[in-house]
Amino acid sequence: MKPKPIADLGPDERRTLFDRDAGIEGVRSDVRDIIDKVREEGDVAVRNFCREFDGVEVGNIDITDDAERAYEEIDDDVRDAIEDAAANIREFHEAQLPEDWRADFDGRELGRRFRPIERVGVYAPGGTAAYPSSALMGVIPAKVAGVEQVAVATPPGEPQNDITLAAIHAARADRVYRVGGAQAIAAMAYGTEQIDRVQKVVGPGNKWVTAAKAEVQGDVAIDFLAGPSELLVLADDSADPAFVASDVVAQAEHDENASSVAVTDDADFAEAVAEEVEKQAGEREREDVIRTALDNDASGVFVARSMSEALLFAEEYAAEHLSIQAENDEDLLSRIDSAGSVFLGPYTPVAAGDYASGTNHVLPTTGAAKITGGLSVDTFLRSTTVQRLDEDALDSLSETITTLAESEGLDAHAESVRKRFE
Ligand code: HSO
Ligand code: ZN
Repeated sequence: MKPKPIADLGPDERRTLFDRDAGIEGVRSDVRDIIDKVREEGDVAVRNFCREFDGVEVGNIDITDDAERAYEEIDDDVRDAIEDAAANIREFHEAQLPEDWRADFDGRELGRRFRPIERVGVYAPGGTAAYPSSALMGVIPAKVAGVEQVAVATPPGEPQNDITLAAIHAARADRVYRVGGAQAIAAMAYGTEQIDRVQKVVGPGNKWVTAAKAEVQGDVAIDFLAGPSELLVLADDSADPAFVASDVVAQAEHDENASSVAVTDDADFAEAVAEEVEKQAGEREREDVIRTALDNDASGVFVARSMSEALLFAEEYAAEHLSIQAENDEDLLSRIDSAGSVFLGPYTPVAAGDYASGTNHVLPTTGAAKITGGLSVDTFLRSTTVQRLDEDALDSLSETITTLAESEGLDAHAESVRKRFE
């Protein structure tokens, strides 16, 4: 991995870096067929797809009781770690709960109240990459928001992944279904005999899951379309190249399509990071995945002519995870608007947020951080505005309302105000 000067990047290279996409186009038509089948045949289709795609004969699709059993049976160390992480995630999300409020605006009493969505479906990846941590990240904010029915779909395995099941139980999900992929999203979006229809589907998944979320959107709400994982580390020469490299390598271990980037204003430091990445990648169990991800056009070590140029690069990249390892990190952060989750300082590896510090790891990728944040309590709440006007307030607004109503040709609207003063 050779550091590249940002100044040398051509328009095509900039496009690959900044216009990343979730890579779902190639599977969309197959996904449409899967969704149609699930809508037509319900559980029969679900079982057939589990056989065809996962090679598993699924009897009971609802395995809520198995999750409780798995929780009791897993190693104490793992259960303790799950509970420790869950407690921190719960605490941080509880702090996000908004208060209902009313305020007086000159006789117009106006306010907002917040209520949870009633039925939500969370996808918990469980195939080659089984992520118990993602089950915690999806379910806990929903339960903290007060969602009554939180269902989780996780791919069938032979045997089922006990740690994922245990995490789903620890997160206090209400139902657990043994189905993965596009068929899981379709089943939660439209309902089958065993699977209740939900109002919102959230959570990360592979491109089949993501394409299915794109398809059902409209019939059911979704969080956002999550692509492969991304990290951008913004560092100056005060940082430890080994720490920076360890984060770059860790992110690349997720997926061959993951993007991992380091940007700095110091050419020697960039060289040191690149050397460390090379060395550390060779020491990891998933070396092959890491090397493929680091070879991606959207990965690499980049050298800017100044920290300002590095900042512009980071802002345009709008990474899912932004790590700032630099002397004046707070100042740099104040000049960044677009990032899913920010990690400041040498002792804040991205892995802390991935698992246990308490923040959510279901985050916007492929530049979506320019328009949205990650999963939070807000994802599971809806707001309602409330108002009460006193007589004087309506009187003083009546001219404005009736003029606008008549300009729209809606005289019944105008009359509903005048009536109050006859
Ligand atoms: N970095 C991933 C989340 C994750 N890491 C799960 C480990 N397990 C996307 O935010
Ligand atoms: Zn991760």
